[in-house]
Amino acid sequence: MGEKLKIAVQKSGRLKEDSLKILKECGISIDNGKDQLKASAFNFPLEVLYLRNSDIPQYVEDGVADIAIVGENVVIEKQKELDVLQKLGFSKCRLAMAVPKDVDYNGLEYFNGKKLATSYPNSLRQFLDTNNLDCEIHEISGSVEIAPNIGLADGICDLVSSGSTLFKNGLTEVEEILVSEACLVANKNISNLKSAILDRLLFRMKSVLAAKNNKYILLNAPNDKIDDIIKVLPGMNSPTVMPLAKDGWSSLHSVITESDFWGVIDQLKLSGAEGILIIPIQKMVL
Ligand code: PRT
Repeated sequence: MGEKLKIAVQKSGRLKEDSLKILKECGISIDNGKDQLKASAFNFPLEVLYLRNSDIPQYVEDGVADIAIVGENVVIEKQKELDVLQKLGFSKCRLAMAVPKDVDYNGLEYFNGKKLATSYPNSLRQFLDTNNLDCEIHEISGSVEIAPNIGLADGICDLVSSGSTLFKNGLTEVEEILVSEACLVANKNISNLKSAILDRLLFRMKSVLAAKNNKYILLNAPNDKIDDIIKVLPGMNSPTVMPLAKDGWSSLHSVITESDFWGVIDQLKLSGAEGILIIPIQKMVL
């Protein structure tokens, strides 16, 4: 049996589903038996280890797993020596400081001498040190947002995504410490053989991610408007232009970035484009 690359993914929790989904989109089929701690891919030299997100950085640093899909915030908090290879675009959140909503917050100075509750003591300590703030940190492992209500702390430092947990607990977000999303990380010393497998996996992941960030656009335009429209289209190269059966008209095809989408559509219409179609791209080989 040949060498396999070992990837750690979260056993259960917020990251699990999307982590397995991206592997699937990379064409990797995993034999997912019930309650397994380990699984193998059928069609790629990959072994999957199901672990707790918060334990993953240590396992990758130790080489128990070669690579992992993990929340970037945990990599930063655990201060492990890992290579962050690729941001994956899901489980986006921020580590932020929040105070009770009736506090008259007027800047970072407010925190001097205060008690703060968090599950992220290292990230918080670094932020406080950078800003020359002297605070007492209470490390708690969960339900951080109730700490001010029960008199344990004056403020908190916790992960926020929609903000509804803070709102429900009468807290207001006042400072952002870092932003995070799921990322692919690797041990710093993987073998050449495993590194070659990793390159293949990374190539597939980049193609999947590029496809998600881009759309295929088709439109019709009178021939005398084509030059104006090409100026607006931020294509990969020059757009494809094909004649339509209708005299004096052409069809233009190109690729646009998801984030450019609405701005470009408005400009295209103004430049004379008609029958605009936007189509998802399955894979984009770079
Ligand atoms: O047990 P294990 O170690 O595997 O997992 P975990 O304790 O890290 O827990 P899990 O599954 O909750 O989170 C995994 C990762 O998801 C985190 O490390 C982040 O990278 C990412 N993530 C993204 C989040 C959130 N968004 C998030 N909103 N992790 C936690 N939250 C919590 C937050 O702590 C707070 O309690 O959700 C609440 C706030 O959410 P909103 O939407 O109300 O703002």
